[in-house]
Amino acid sequence: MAAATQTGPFRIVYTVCSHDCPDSCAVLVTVNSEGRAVKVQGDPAHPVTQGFLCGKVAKYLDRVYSPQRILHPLRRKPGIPKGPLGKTGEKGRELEAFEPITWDEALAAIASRLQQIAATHGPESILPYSYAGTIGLLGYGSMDRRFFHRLGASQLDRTICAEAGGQAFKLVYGKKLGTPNEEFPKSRLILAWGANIHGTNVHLWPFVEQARRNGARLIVIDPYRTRTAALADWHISIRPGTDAALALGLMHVILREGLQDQHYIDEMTHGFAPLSERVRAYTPERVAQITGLTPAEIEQLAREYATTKPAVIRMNYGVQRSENGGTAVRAIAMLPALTGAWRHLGGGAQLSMSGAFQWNSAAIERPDLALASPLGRLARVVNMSRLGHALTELGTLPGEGPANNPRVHALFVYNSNPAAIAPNQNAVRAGLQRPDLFTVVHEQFLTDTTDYADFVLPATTFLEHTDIQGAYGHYFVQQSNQAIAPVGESRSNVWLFSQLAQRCGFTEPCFGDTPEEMIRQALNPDATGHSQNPGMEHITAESLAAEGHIHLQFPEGAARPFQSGPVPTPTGRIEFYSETLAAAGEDPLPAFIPPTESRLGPDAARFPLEFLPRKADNYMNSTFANLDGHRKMEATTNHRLEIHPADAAARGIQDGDPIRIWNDRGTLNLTALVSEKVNPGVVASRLDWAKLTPGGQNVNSLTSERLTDIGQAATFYSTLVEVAKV
Ligand SMILES: Nc1nc2c(c(=O)[nH]1)N[C@H]1C(S)=C(S)[C@@H](COP(=O)(O)OP(=O)(O)OC[C@H]3O[C@@H](n4cnc5c(=O)[nH]c(N)nc54)[C@H](O)[C@@H]3O)O[C@H]1N2
Ligand SMILES: Nc1nc2c(c(=O)[nH]1)N[C@H]1C(S)=C(S)[C@@H](COP(=O)(O)OP(=O)(O)OC[C@H]3O[C@@H](n4cnc5c(=O)[nH]c(N)nc54)[C@H](O)[C@@H]3O)O[C@H]1N2
Ligand SMILES: [Mo]
Repeated sequence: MAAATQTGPFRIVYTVCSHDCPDSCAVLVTVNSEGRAVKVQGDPAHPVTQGFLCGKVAKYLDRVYSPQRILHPLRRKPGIPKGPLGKTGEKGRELEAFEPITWDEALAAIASRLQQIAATHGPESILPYSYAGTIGLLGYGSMDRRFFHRLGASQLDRTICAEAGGQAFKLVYGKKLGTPNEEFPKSRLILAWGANIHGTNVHLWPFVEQARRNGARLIVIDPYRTRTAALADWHISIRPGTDAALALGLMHVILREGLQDQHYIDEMTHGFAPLSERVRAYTPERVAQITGLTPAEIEQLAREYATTKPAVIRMNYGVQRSENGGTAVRAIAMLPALTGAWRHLGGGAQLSMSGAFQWNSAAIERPDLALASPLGRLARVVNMSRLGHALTELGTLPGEGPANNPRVHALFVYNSNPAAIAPNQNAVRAGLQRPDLFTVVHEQFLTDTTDYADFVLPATTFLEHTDIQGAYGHYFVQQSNQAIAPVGESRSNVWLFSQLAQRCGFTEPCFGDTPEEMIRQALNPDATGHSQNPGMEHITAESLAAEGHIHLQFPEGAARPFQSGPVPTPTGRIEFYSETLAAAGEDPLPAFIPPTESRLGPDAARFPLEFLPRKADNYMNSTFANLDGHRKMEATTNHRLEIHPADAAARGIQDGDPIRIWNDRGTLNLTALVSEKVNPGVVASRLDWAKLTPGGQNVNSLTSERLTDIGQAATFYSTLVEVAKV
C-alpha cells in the first residue's frame, strides 16, 4: 500500500516494526484527525506478516502512549549519586534524581563535555554503546556512526547477539542466506534447532503449521521445553552447549549408512574427505554420553533427517550463545550440504537472511570521516560483550591484562539497555557507577541504564520517525513512514546525532541529511532512479515509498540459495574444511569441546547446575518488561527459577520456596518453580529489568564475559550456578 491512505477522518500509515526480531512486520497504523494513533494491525498484504502481530506489538499503543514515556531531556541533579532509582513509573521518582531541561541546553552541555573529554583523554576514551533497540537501517546505524567516526570515538564491536553464529555460517557458505519462510510449507521435516519459533519468531509459525497439515514433522532440539517444543512431534532435550557433538554424531550415522548426497557433495563442497575422517570418532555411543540422549535417538534423528525430503533446519541464535557455539553452528550448517537438502524446494536451512541486504553502507555510515577526526584514522574497537571489562577491573578475566588504554571516560548509550542485557552485570554496574564516567542515554523509558546517566534524552518509537528496513527472517525491503508526531519532546536517533554534530562544529554536509535523503543514499540509485545494490535493482525510492514492501530479486532465485555454486567462500565451495580457519592456525574442521562453564568443565563440582538465562516470550530482550500488560503475560515465570523436581528434592526445595542462586560473579534471589521443562542438572530463568526484580539484579548478574570460539560473542548460555533454599 501507499505510505498513507485516507479513509474518512482516519489515515492509515504503513510502518515497520523495528524491534530486534527476524519477522520485521508490516504494521498499519490508523491515525485519527487529531493525529493520534488509535489502532495498529499487521498488514494482510505482506506475505510474511500475514495480517497478524505478535502479542507484544499488538499492544503497541500501550508503549507509545505509556505514561512512563520520557517526554523531556533530563539532567542529573547535582549531588545525586548514580544507581538504581527504584521501580519505573513510580511517578516522581525520576524527578528526585533528574531535572527537566531544554534540548538546547542538553545538546550544548553534552557536545561541550564530549569535546572536553576528547581533548583531555583522547577521543577514543568516548565509547558509543548501541545495539538493536531499533533495526531500522537509519536508527540502527547511520548518523550516529558518522558522528562518532568524525569525533574519533572508539568503535563498538556489536557481538552481543549473533556474531558467533553469523560468522560461523559464513565460514561454511560465505554468506548469510537461507530457506525463505514462504518455502517451509513444502518441507516434510522441520528441525527447529535452538529455535523457539513460536516464542521469538512467530511469523514463521503459520508456515510450519501449513507444512504439518501437509504431513511434515516438527522436531525441536532445545534444552528447555519451549512453547515450540511443547507443540512439536518430538522434543529432543539436549544438554546445553553440546550441539556440535550431536551434529557430528548425525554426520557419523549419515556417512556410516551411506545416506549422504554424494553428487551434491562432489559438485558443491570442499573438504569431504577430512570431514569423513573427523566424524568417525563421533559414534552414537560417545555422542550420547556428551549430549544426554540415547544412541537410538541419535540414530533415529540422523536417519529421519537424511531420508525425509525436503528437510529444513531452522536454527536460531540459541545454539551460539555458548562458549563453543560458533563451532556448533558450523557443524549444524554442514548437515544440509551433506544430504543435499538445498536442492529441494522447501529444504535447506535458515539462520539469518541478512546477507541478502547489500545496502550502500559506506554512504550511510561514512567511515571515511574518521580521517577528519583528531585521530586521523579509524578508532580502536571495543567489544560490547566485554563492557564490564571496558569500564572496570572487576570485568577482568583470569590471566587477562587490565582494561583498555585509554580508559573509557564517556559512554553514550542508545538503542540498548546494557545495565540489564550485558553479561557480568555487577561489573557493568560498578563501571556505570564510576563518578568520573560521563554517561548519556537516549531512551524511550527510564530503564536500568538511565539510572546511571548524567543526561537522559527522550527517543521516538517507530511510529514517530521514518526509516528503511531489511530483515533477518525474510527478503522484503520496507519503508517505515512516520505516522504520528513525536510524543512529548522525543526525537529520533538521526535527529539527535545530526544536532550533536552541528554543536561540535562538524561542517560536513552529510550531517544535515534528512531521513529521506539517507533512504536514497542507502538505495544508491543510478541516473534512472533504480538502486544499484545487488538484488535491489528493481527498486526506486519512489516505488518503495508507494508499495511499502518489495521483495529482493536474486539471479539464482531466493528459494534455493545454495542449489548451485559457486558460493562466496575462499574455495568457491561450501566449506566442510575451512580454509580461513586453517590459514589462522585453527582447527579447520568442527570438533566438540565442552564449554568451560558446563558439567564437563573444571568448575562443575562447585557449581553443578547449568543455567539458561532465557529471553521472555512476551518481552523483547529487556524491552516491554516495564509495561503492566506485558508483565501480566509473563506472570507465571516472572522472578522464578525453573528447576527439575530431582534437583529441587536434592536441595530440599519445594515449589514456591524462596531460593538463592549464585556463582563467583553474583547472587540472585528468586522463587522456585519446580518444573520438568528442564532436565536434571539444568535450571532456567528469564531476562527482566534488574530494578523490577527483587534484590535489584537480574539473570545477567550470573553470566560471564567469556567469549565464543568464533566471533568473540557473548556466552549467556554457558553459565554454571548453585542453588539453595533460603
Ligand atoms: N518474544 C521474543 N522474541 C524475540 C526476542 C525476545 O526476547 N522475545 N529476542 C529477539 C532477538 S534479540 C533474537 S537474537 C532472536 C533470536 O532468538 P533465539 O535464537 O530464538 O533466542 P533464544 O531464545 O536465546 O534461543 C533459542 C532457543 O535456544 C535454546 N538453547 C539454549 N542453549 C542451547 C543449546 O546449547 N543448544 C540448543 N540446541 N538450544 C539451546 C533456548 O532454550 C531457546 O529456547 O529473537 C528475537 N525475538
Ligand atoms: N541473559 C540474557 N541476556 C541477553 C540475551 C539473552 O537471551 N539472555 N540476549 C542478548 C541478545 S540476543 C541481544 S540482541 C541483546 C539485546 O540488548 P539490547 O539491544 O540492549 O535490547 P533491549 O533490551 O531490547 O533494549 C533496547 C532499548 O532500546 C530502546 N529503543 C528502542 N527504539 C529506540 C530508538 O529508536 N532510539 C533509541 N535511542 N532507543 C530505542 C528501547 O526502549 C530499549 O530500552 O541482549 C542480550 N542479552
Ligand atoms: Mo539478539
